Amino acid sequence: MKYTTTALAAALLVCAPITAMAEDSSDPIVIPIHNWSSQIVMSNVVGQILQERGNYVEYVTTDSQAVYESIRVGDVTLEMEVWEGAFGASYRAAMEKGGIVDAGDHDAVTREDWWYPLWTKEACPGLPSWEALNDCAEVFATVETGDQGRYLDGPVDWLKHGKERVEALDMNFTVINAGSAAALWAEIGAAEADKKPIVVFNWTPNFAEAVWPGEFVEFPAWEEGCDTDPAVGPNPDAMYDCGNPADGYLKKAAWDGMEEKWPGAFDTLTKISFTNPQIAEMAKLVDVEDMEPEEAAAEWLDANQDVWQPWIS
Ligand code: TMO
Repeated sequence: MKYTTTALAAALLVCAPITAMAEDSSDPIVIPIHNWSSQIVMSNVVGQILQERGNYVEYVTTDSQAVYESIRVGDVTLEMEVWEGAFGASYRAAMEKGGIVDAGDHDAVTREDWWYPLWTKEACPGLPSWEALNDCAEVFATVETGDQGRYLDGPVDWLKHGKERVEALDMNFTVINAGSAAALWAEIGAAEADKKPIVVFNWTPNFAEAVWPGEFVEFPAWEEGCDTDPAVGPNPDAMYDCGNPADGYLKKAAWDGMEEKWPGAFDTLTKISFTNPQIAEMAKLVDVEDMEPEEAAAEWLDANQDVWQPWIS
């Protein structure tokens, strides 16, 4: 049988409402909130986008590693920021057990590692090499760390393995975990006045790069398996003897039942993609402009209609 153009157009018209009839469940889509600003704002941005297209959403504050198990069993519906360096291992473990799906990558490149504000280089000119940093350890010594250098790592739930790295590379540093992301910014802010040399955990995209020019310490380059196989990396007897990936991914993940229960929302989720500058801007609205996350999300959506409207149409 041959279709004329008109018949084909009519068939398409009939089809359109049928596609729209697969309706999303009115149960709330459960969106997890963690402890760094871009994730909190982005989750609110996505929650508001989903509400805009008629979905119900609910936010839960959860641990940023345990969330992958919660998604896998369907207690949490999605995750907007799967950072390769911090969460790649938990995400891969959940993928192996099943129940979680890859909902695509953001158009962003991420890096999370030891970092210093640029003024630190005056006291330790060999930077960014990790060996030069180690030779300068006493420059970073504090009352708390004795003659060892002080490295302020991220909050424990980000599992940065700073202590394991110091041991694996035999570094003269003591690793302290920050209680929150805000403690990292306070440390940099306090060092700024008299240009005190410091080394702290930091990442990109983030608001910090616009406020404090700085650089990541160059550790032995990341190799697949550095966090699971002692043979990988320069120390044959230890894991975590490499830096984090310098060009890490930023993924979205979802419960594998999401597509069937909320097909429209799942379709939108797979289309969503934020860039480095957009993610840095989301963090800035909270960390520099002191907005509440919900308000920051509304402001971001208002200023970026052209970015997100196509994801719901
Ligand atoms: C997971 N983080 C972006 C804070 O490194």
